[in-house]
Amino acid sequence: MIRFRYAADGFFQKDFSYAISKYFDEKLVKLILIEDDLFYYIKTQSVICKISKENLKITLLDINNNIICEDEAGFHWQHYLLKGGKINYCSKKIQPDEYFYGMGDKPVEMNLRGKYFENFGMDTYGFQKDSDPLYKNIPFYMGVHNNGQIGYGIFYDNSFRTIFDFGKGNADVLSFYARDGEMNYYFIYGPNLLNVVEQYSSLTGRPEMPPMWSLGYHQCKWSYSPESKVREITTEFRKRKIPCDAIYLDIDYMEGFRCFTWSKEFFPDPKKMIGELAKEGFKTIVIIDPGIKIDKDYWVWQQAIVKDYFCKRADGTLMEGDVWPGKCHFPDFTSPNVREWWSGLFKGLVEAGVRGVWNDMNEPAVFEIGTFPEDVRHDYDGNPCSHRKAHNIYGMQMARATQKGIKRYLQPNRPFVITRSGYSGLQRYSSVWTGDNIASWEHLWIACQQCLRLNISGVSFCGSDIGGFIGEPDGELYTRWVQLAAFHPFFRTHSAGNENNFNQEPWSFGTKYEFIIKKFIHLRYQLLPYMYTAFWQNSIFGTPILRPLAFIDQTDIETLFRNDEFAVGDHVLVCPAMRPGISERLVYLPQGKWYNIWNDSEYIGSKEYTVGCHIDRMPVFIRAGAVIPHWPKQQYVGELDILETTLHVYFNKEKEVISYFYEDAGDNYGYKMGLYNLHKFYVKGNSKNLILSHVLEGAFESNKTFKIVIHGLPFNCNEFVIDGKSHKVAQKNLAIGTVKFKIEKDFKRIIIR
Ligand code: NBV
Repeated sequence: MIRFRYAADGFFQKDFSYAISKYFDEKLVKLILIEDDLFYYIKTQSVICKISKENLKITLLDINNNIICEDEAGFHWQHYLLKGGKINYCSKKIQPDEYFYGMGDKPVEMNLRGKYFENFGMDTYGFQKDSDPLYKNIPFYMGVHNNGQIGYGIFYDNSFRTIFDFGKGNADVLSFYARDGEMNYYFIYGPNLLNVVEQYSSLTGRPEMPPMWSLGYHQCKWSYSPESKVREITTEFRKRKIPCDAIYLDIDYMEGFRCFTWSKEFFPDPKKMIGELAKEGFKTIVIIDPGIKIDKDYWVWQQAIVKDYFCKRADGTLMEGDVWPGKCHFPDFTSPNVREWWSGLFKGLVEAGVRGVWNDMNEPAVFEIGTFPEDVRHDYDGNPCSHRKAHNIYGMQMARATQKGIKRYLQPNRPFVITRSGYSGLQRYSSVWTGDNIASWEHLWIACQQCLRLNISGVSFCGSDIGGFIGEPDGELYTRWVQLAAFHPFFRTHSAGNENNFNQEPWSFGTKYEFIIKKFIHLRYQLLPYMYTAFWQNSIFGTPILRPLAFIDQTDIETLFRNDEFAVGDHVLVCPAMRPGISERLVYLPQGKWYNIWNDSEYIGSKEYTVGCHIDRMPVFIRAGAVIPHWPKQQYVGELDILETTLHVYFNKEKEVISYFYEDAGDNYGYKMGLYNLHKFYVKGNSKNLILSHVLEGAFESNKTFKIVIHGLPFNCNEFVIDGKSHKVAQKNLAIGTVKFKIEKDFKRIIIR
């Protein structure tokens, strides 16, 4: 990773960034510096940076002298007389057959080549394909070329409005620029794209482990109110035995939309309600917006006005804007004191039993004018500036302060925050959703792209409003959306639902669909230990949970422009059905052997197949050699004391495949002190036997036994040998099917023959 900073006139600005994680370890690498008449050369172990003495143009090469990334005009700038700063540009040559990825929540195809984007998050109600900008601001992209041999990333850490042109203006040139701040970017060499994302997240931070319940299914609506409506919904879930972990209260739970208050009429005793919901296994999550109602009898407004915590205009008057509560003032979340104060406001909510907070409208959104005027002032952690600089980081700082608060009061439990806006690094504080989408087939596809793109842009914990926020899906669309979202890290139905009192719950579309939806929510709960392991990989290594095909095998050119298949974790490949009325679809499988999860049929990858996707099936494949941990179905996380984890082992012949299964208490910080188990499984077979080896790290007392289920055995199993001890199999012909045995969790090696 190499950082490039440019000062147009010899003066660097103070080096401060909200994106960079405090844990980022700036290990100095060994550098060799060489110069000749024309160039300086900086050599690391893997990259050569060649700098032209004449014009500072940069060429980055790998150690075999292949071009990774090369300046076109490189850095150049212009005075921005009107605003007083400088417009900073950087332009790069686009390499032959280069593909681009990343950039957060852009609602477009995976490959960004030929497109143009701005980062300046706005409240984009009912956005469309290609709408830009949306809610999030992630100035990070990756490029891959040279038949996948070269892959790298560029993170342009500038919080002003940034613009990225991936060859739209000039087909051979990529440029990025901002109307102020510094040209300050990080070049990250892969060459492996997945590794670029991991490095980017080492720079901008990785999330802590979320509470396991937050991986369950969530139900939301604008709004479930009054209390009786909330209970009606939660009761229905339990009655119908459809798993659900979280129920949401949208803005109507408050007294006149005043944050941190409860409507006395609709929620007279929140603590009692939340406590009773908790007994049924529901976590309650409430929305909190940034706008604080101007009301001299309202304690939150009073505190902030006395302490001078609201944003002001350039002339010193308070920034005033209309949002849900009417006229509001807005806390300056870029001030550490304000964040500290804000975090304290959550005491009451947490004491009432709230387990998660949903931050909305934090672009920030203001009725009529869209967002704050440019002249609004911000503290920017002691680097006072205008809203031009702070706009893109405002939402993230709100989420940060929110997380800080609920984390403090929820100890020893883990906090859960969801935010609509954010900047690079937001993943340290919060999960996200993709905002106000529409109940349409196109939006189902957009949701798939956005969640993938967010994942490769450092934000794994994301999801879309299942079924669409605006409008009414039919049963087929809703069902297809649940199927996709069952494999998204954040799994929540949400809808505006107010017109015609439209219902968007799993049972709203008739029994046929309810049955299928339930099956997929069940599948999610069965796969929880697998999903949780993918969260752990994200938390420790920054590996994205969702991975577009290009991030699975970038050397296979076919993968570089696929949009409609993706991997979840290391071994599960999902091919969502995203068009109405289809019962089959084309699926491209990356190299290797894959098993169809529904019937164990085998497929050889690097090839396209037509695969059945009748409404009750979405094509899902498991990599040969994988070990996929399953749990029994539960109505909510923690309903059952799970004593046994089923390991689904998928036979493979070629090279040994490694799988992880991570477990901890699911909702405290013990794992940081070693109270976790990391199981590593290695699978390799031949025509006569299959060997499953197991290495266990960690000190978590889990008391769990394993049940082993082998898939795709090409021979009759007569015997299995566990750590040297033979067990005969009574039934014959177990070629494909269940070889069931319970074993202690610390077994080392099983041979099946
Ligand atoms: O709080 C109401 C909604 C919320 O349900 C939605 O998820 C947000 O994206 N909120 C926007 C404000 C109103 C939008 C019209």
